[in-house]
Amino acid sequence: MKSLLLVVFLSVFSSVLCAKTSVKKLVCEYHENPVGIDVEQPRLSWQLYSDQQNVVQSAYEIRAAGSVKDLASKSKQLWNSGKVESDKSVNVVYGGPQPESMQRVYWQVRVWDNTGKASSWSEPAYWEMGILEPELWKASWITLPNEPESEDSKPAQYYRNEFSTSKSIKSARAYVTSHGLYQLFLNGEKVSDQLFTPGWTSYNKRLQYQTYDVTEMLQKENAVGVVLGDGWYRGNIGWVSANGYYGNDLALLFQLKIDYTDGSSEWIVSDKNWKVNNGPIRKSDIYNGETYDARMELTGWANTGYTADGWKSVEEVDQPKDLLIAPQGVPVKAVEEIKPIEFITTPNGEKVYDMGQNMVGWIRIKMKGKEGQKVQLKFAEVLDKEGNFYTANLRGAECTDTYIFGKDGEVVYEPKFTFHGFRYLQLIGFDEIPAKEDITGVVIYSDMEPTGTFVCNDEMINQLQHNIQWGQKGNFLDVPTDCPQRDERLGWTGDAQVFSMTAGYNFNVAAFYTKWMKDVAADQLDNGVVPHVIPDVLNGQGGATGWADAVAVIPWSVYKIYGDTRILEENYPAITKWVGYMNERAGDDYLWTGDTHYGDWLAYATTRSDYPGATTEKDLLATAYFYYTTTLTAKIAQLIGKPQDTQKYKQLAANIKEAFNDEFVTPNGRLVSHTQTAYVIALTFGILPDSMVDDAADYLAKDVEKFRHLTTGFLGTPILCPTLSAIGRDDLAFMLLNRKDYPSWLYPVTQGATTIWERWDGQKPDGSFQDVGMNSFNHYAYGAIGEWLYNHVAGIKVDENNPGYKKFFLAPNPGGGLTQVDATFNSVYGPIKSDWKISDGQMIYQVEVPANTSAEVVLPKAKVAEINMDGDLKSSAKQTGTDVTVSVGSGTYTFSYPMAE
Ligand code: RAM
Repeated sequence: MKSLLLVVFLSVFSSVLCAKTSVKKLVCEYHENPVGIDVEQPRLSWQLYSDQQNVVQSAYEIRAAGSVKDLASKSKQLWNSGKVESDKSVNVVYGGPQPESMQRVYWQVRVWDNTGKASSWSEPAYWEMGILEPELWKASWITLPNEPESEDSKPAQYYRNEFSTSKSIKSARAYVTSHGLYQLFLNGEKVSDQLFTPGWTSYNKRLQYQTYDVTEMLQKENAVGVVLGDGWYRGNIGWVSANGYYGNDLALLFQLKIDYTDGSSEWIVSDKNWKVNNGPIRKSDIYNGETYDARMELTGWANTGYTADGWKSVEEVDQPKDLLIAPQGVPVKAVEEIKPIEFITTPNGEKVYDMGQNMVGWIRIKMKGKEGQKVQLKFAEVLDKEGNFYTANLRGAECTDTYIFGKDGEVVYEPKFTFHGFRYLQLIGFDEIPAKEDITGVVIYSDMEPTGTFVCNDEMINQLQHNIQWGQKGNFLDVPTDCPQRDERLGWTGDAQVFSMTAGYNFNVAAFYTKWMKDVAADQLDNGVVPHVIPDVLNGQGGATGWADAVAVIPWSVYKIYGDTRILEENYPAITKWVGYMNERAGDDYLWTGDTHYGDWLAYATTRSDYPGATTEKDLLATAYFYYTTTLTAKIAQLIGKPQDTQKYKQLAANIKEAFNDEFVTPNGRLVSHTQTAYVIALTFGILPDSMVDDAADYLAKDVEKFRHLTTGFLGTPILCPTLSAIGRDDLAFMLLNRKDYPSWLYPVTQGATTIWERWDGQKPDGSFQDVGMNSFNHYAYGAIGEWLYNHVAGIKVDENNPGYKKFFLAPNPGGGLTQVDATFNSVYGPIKSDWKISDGQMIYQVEVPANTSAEVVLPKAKVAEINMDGDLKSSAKQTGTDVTVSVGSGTYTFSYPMAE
C-alpha cells in the first residue's frame, strides 16, 4: 500500500514538474539563427511545448543583448520587452534599437501560460545583420579582362588571392556575390553547402549577396578562391535571347571582415590585385550541362603557395552596389541522395541507369578512364514505348555533362553549375560501365523544412502524394519553376499561384515566397502588368489572367498559412497596381474582355468532332479573376488598416459581380461556358448571386456525372474537388480522385509516374507521347489537389479568420473507399496531427493540437451521445446536422464512435 502511494505521489509530482511549459524553436524571419539579414525590423517566433492540455500563452517577455552572457544583465541588454500580456508567439516584431550593419543580436524568450505560470527562459538564439549601407561595400567588382567572344557558352572563371592575418582572430565574415553563379573556397575548402549562389532574383534590380561565418577557416596565411559559372545571369535562359539576358560578363564582389581580439579589424576585398584564369570547366550552362576537361585542372589553385603562372590580373569594373540585398529565401542545397535501382541496355543499345525517381540535380560518378578520354552523361525523364532513351521533350536543352580525363585512372566527378531533371542516366564513351554503387543521384532543392505528411490506406493515392512532393522538390529551386528539365525552367506565375496552398502544406514556404514576391513586385511593369515569369526574362510579357494574379494570391496564401501580415503590407502596392490595370482594361462595363490569356491552360481536349474539348471562354475567366483578386484586395486592405480602400475594392467587386452575371450567366444559373472550370471558378470565387448557386452547382455536378472524368486545365483543376465537396458532392470528388483512366490524377500513377506531369496524357496508354513541344514529366501545377487531400480528406484546415493555424479546423471527410488517413502538419505553432481510421463501422479519430492554438473538431456522421471522448469535452459538443463539432484546446485527443451510414 505504502509503495503504491509512493508511485501515485511520484507520478503526480513528476507530472506537476513536466506541466511546465517550455519554449523552443526560436526563429527570426522564419530562419533559425540567420547570419546576414537586412530586414530592418526582424520578426521573432517561438513555439510552446507542454504535456498538459489547453495551454495558451498569456504573456511573453523577450530580452536581447550583444552576447549570451549579457542577456541576463538588465543594464547590458539591448532590449527587454518587459512582460507583454499577449498570446502572440509568431512574428513578434523586435522592438529594440535598430540593429546596425553586421551586428549580432542574441535573444531569448519566456512565456506565461494561462494558469499564470512562467516558463524558464528559452535557449538563446541569435540573428546577425548583413551590410545595410552601400558605403560598407569596400570591395571592387572584378572581372576577367578581354574574354574572347563566343556564341557558345564560355569557360568558367577562377579568381584567387592570398592574404595573411597577423593577430588573434575573434570573428570573420565573408560577404560575397557575383554576376553569374559562384562557389567560394578558403584555403582549398568549400566554404558553404549552399548551391547556385547568389540565387536568382531580378538581377538588374535586386542582387543577393551571402554572408559566411569563416572564423574557423582562417589561418595565418590564407588563400581565397572563387569559381564563377554562367548560371541564370549570362547562360541560356528563357527564349527571348538565348543567353546573356542580364549581361555578357561575369563578375565577382568579395569582401571579408576580420575582427581581431584586440578590437581592431581588417578588410580583405576583391580588387585589382586579384588574379583570374580559366580552368577545367569549359562550359557551365543550366540548360545544356557542364563540360569538364580535367587536363586543364588548376591543382591547388585555392590554396596558399600556388604560383598562379599564366594567370591574368583582373580588371576592376564599375557595377552597381546599391542593389545588393541580403537573402530572405531558402538556400538551395544537396538535400538528398539516391541510388540507381536498375541498369538497362535499351533496344538501341544505350547504356542506361534507372534512378527510380524523376529527380532534379545531378549525378556524382566514380569512373575509370584514360588520359584524353571523353565520357558523357545524358539525362532523360522517360523511356519511349520501345524502351529507348527519350530526350525529345527536353527541346533545345542539351542536358549533357561531358568529362575529359586528365590522366589514366579513377576519378569522382560531379558538376557545379548545372542541374538536370531526370530519372534515367545514359552513359556514353565508357570502356567500363561504373557499378551501381559508383552512381549517386544528388537531389538539390531549396532546403525548406518539410512540414506535411499524408498517408492513407490506398497505395496509389500515396504515390500521388509522393509525386506532388517530388514535383515541389524538383521545382522549388530558389524560384518556383514550371519544370526543371527542358529549355524553360522559369518562374511561371500561374503555376505558382495555383499550387501555393499545397506547397505550404508540404514544406515551410514562408521565406521562399517572401523572397520571390519581392521579385514579382520588382519586375512588375509601371502600368501594373505582372510578367508571366518571375524573374522576368521575357522582356515584360505578362498580364495574363490567373497568372498575374499570383501577385495577390500568394501573399494571401502566406497570410493564411503563417498568419503573416507583413507580406500583405509589403505587396499591397503591387497588388493594387495589378487591380488598377485590370480595371483599366475592363473599362466602364467592368468586363475584362478581348485580351490574350492562357486561360484554363491544357484543359482536356480531344480530336473528336462532336466534343472538341472543354474550352472555357477567356473573357469569362478574366472577369472572374478580376473579381476574385479585387475581393482579396478588399480583405487585405481591411487587414492592414486601410478602411477606405476596403470600401473602394468592395464596391469595385460588386460592380464586377453584377457585370459578370449580366454577361456570362443565364437567369437559370447556366454559364455561357458550360464547363467544369467555369462552374468551379464561379462557385469558388463566390461571384454568383445566392439564388443561382444551387442551379450552378447542379450544372457542375451533371457535367461531372456525364463525363465521369475531369475536363479542367491549370485554373479549374486545383479547385475542382474542393468545389464538389463544398456543394455536397464528395461522392463525385472521390470518384474523380479514384479514377485511373486518362484524364485523371491517378492515370500517370498507373504509368509509373514518380512526379506530377504537365499534361493529363504526357505518355499515352500505348506508350506514345504528347506533343514534344510541351511535355514535361515534372510540372507541379496539377499537384494542387494536394491541398484538398490535406484539408478535406485528412481534415487539417486553416481558418482564414484566425490565420497561421492559431485556431483551425480538424474536419476529416472519409470517402471514396478510404478507411484510414494519417496526416501531419507542422504549423508555426507546432505539430498538428489528424489520423482517422474506420474499422467495422467504428470511427477512431486521433488529433494533436499545438500549445497556444485551439481547434474545432468536426466529426462526420456522428451523434453526440455515441462519441467516446474526454469527459470535459462533452459539454462543448454540438450536433450540427449529421456532424458533431467539439471545441478543443491544445493537447492530444481521441474520439471514437459508430459512424452513421
Ligand atoms: C508553359 C509553362 C507553364 C505555363 C505556361 C503558360 O510554357 O510550362 O507551365 O504556365 O506555359
